[in-house]
Amino acid sequence: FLVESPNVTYSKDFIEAKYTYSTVHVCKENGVTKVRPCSTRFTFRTGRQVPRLGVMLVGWGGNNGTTVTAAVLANKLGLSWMTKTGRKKANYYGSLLQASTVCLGSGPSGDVYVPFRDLLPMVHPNDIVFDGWDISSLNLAEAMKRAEVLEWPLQEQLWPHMEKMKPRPSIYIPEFIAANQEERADNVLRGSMAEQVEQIRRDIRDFKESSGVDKVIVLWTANTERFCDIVPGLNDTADNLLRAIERGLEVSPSTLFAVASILEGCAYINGSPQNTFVPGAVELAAQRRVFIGGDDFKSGQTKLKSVLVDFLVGAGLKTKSIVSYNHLGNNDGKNLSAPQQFRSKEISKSNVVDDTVQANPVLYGPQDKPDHCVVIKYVPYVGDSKRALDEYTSEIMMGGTNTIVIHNTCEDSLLASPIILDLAILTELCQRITFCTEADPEFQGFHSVLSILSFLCKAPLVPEGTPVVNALFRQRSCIENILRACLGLPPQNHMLLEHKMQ
Ligand code: NAI
Ligand code: DG6
Repeated sequence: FLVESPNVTYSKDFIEAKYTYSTVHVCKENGVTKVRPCSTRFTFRTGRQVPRLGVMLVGWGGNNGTTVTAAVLANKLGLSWMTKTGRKKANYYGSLLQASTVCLGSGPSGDVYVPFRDLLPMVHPNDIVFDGWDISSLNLAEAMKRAEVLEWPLQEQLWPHMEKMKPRPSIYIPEFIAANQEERADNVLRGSMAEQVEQIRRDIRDFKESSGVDKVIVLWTANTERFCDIVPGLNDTADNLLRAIERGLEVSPSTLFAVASILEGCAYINGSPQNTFVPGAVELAAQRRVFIGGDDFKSGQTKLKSVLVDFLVGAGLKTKSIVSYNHLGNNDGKNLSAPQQFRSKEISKSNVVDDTVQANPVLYGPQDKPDHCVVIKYVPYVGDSKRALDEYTSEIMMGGTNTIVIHNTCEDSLLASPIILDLAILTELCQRITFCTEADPEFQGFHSVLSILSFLCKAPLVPEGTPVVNALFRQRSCIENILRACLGLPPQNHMLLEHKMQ
C-alpha cells in the first residue's frame, strides 16, 4: 500500500514521514497538579532496502535452536506431513509479524486489516540464513531428533538439509549452567577467555563471508545461566569488563558472546533470563551504537499473565495472589532443576505484574502487591510439552473473592520459535529506522537498548530511567504505533468517533 499524505515521501531508498508526537506532561506546582498537553514534530526515515539477514544462535543444537531452524526450512520448502489428525502444513503461527494483523484504517466496507509484516519493508523469515554455536556437537538433524518436538514424517523430510548443519564449538564455563549439562558438552573452545572471545568474533566474520549475508544478528537461546554479581572494577563499566576478559576473571559465557557481537557491530539478543547485560556490556553497546535486547522470551504462561493481571487490575479487581506452577521434561527443564538456574527464571517470571500493580494506587498502597509464587518441576516424560497451571485470586466487591484457574499444555519450543524470528526481524528493521526532531535535527537511531522488543520478552531490558512496560497490549501498541509513525499515520486510538455521532 501507499500512504498518500503531504507528510510522507517515498524515494528509492527511504520512506520519510513527518509525524506529530503528542504527550501529556504532569507536574505539581504550588500544590496544584498541572496537566499540559505537548507535541513534538518528528521526521522518521526508514530504509527500504531489505538486507539478506543471517542469524547466529547460541545454543543452536537445543530445542528452540533446532525447532526454529526446522520451521524456517519447512516453510521455505513448502513442506507438509501427515499426522493422525490429518495433513499439516508449515506455517508461522505465533509470530506477531507473520501471523497477526493491524488495522490500517477504514474503507467503504469497514476496517481494513493488513498483516503486521506489511507495514514496513521487512526481512521474510524464509530468507533468514542460520548458523550458530552449541557445546553439544550433534548436527542439527540429530539434535532435532533429540528435541522430540516435531513429528517424525516432517523430521524425515528435513533430515538431508539439517544434517549438513553443525554447530560451531562454544564457550563453556561449567559453573554458570547446571552440573547436569556436563554430559552434552563435547564441542567446546579451549584457550584463554580473551582467545575464546576472539574465536567467536572470527566465527561471526566467517559466517558473514561464507554465507554472503549483509547483516548478522546474534541471539542467545542456550541454557539459562545463574545470575552473576555486579562487582565494581569487574563488570560495572565497558573498560572494566574488557579488562576482566583479558584477565580471565568471572564473566559469563552469555556476556562473552554479547561482547564479541557488540565488538563485531552485530545486535545481540538475550532469550534467557540471566543478567547477561551487566552495566559494562550495556555501556559497550552504547559506545559502539549496537542494539542489545532481552531478556527471556515471553512465550506462554507469562504472556497470559501479562494480559490477565492487566485485565483484572484494569477492571478494578484487586488481585491478591498469583501462583504459577510448571512442569516440563525437556533439557531446559533439566537445567532449571538446579537451584541457581531456577532462581534466574523465578526472578524473570515474577516481576511481570509490577507495572500494572504500581499503576493502580486506588487498589494498592505503596508497599502492597500480590503474593506471587513460581514453581518449576522437571518431569522427563512430558518432554517439550510443558504444563502450566495458574491460580489467580482477586478481591472483588464487598468482600467477595474471585479465583481463576488455568491449565495450559503445549510444546514450549513451538511457542518460542516464532518469537525468535520476530526478535530478529524487528531488530533488523529498527537498524534501518532513523529519526530527528525540530529541536535536534540530526538523524539518530533508537537507543542501543532496544526496548521496542518488550512484547517479546519476559523481563524487558530498557534504557536507564525508562518505565518498564509488561502489559502485553501496551507493548503491542508500542510496536504498532511506532511502525505507523514511520508511515506518518496516527496511533490507533480506538475512539471510533465517526460512529458515535447522530
Ligand atoms: P535446550 O536446553 O534444549 O537448548 C539449549 C542449548 O544450549 C543446548 O543445546 C545446550 O547444549 C546449549 N548450550 C548450553 N550452554 C551453551 C553455551 N555456553 N554455548 C552454546 N551452547 C550452549 O533449551 P531450549 O528449550 O532450547 O531453551 C533455550 C533457552 O531459552 C533456555 O534458557 C530457556 O529457559 C529459554 N526460554 C525458552 C522458552 C521456551 O518457550 N522454549 C521461553 C523463554 C525462555
Ligand atoms: C519452565 O517454566 C520453563 C521455562 O523455560 C519456560 O517454559 C519459559 O521460560 C516460558 O515461560 P513462559 O512463562 O513465557 O511460558
